[in-house]
Amino acid sequence: MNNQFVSSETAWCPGCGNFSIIDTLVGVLNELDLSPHKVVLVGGIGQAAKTNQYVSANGFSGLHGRSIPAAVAIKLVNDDLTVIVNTGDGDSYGEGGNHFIHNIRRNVDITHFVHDNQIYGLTKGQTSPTSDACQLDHKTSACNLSTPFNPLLVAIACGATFVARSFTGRKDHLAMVMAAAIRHKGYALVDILQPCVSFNKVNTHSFYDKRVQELDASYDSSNKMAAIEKTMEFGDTIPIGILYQEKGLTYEDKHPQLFNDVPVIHKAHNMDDINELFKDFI
Ligand SMILES: Cc1ncc(C[n+]2csc(CCOP(=O)(O)OP(=O)(O)O)c2C)c(N)n1
Ligand code: SF4
Ligand SMILES: [Mg+2]
Repeated sequence: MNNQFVSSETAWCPGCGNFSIIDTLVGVLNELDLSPHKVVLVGGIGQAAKTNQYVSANGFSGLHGRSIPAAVAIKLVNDDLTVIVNTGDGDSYGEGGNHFIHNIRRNVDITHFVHDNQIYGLTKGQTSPTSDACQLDHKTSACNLSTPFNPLLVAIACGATFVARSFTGRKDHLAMVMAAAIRHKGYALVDILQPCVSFNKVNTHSFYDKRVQELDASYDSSNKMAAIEKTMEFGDTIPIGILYQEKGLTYEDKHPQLFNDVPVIHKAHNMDDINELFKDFI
């Protein structure tokens, strides 16, 4: 355990679920005894995506919807690094939806924490892919005229090797799931239910608090069919925990020539050759 990771002042609204995530993340990084210079926190654009700007580690903020390709690129050039994405439901599943799907299929060893407030927080409350379906009397928050996106079901269908859900109101549970996701070898998705107190007046802390139910000890997270069924429970009961986990070859395992025990970034390269290539772009 070290105390090298700390968080700094944020611009989030008082009461935002993101505070629970950042506190838990910092605690888990310290608990896992990682070094800040070996950790890269990546985000796209949004409230959740700002997380990397508030934690004492390396950070990269990309474009909206492009956090995953940036994280994958970082990991593939330097697999010595622990690469963790913190970003929103809109960023991950909406504008970044195509990257979400196809990078799951690659199984690169990165961790993806989705701060799922079921809304576009930064841009003041529009519908996100995970917003609830509209009811005829829906007046207070954005809602989906389209069928809501089920990220955990899609992730398992695409071959994800670690699929979990947690809730900002259960910090011990969140810490357990985050640590397991970071330790997992391969792509790990954790969808974190995160109330947006300013714009989502339906999916509030007490809404989730009444519904979340931890998977019981007899639950077998290696049973894919059972996990698929679990991902479809999202209503009066919302299961939280590691819904599915398997051991699988990573993209890196399948490309030993990329690494050969030396991260790409440390391989010998000739700047003259590189400069020659750049001339095409001048
Ligand atoms: C390419 C591009 N499209 C759209 C936007 C506008 N935009 C910024 S953040 C955002 C949504 C953020 O929602 P989410 O990812 O759920 O994050 P939250 O703010 O809820 O944490 C949108 C649409 C943008 N900045 N760039
Ligand atoms: S708008 Fe919502 S998600 Fe953004 S900081 Fe405020 S409470 Fe959090
Ligand atoms: Mg959001």
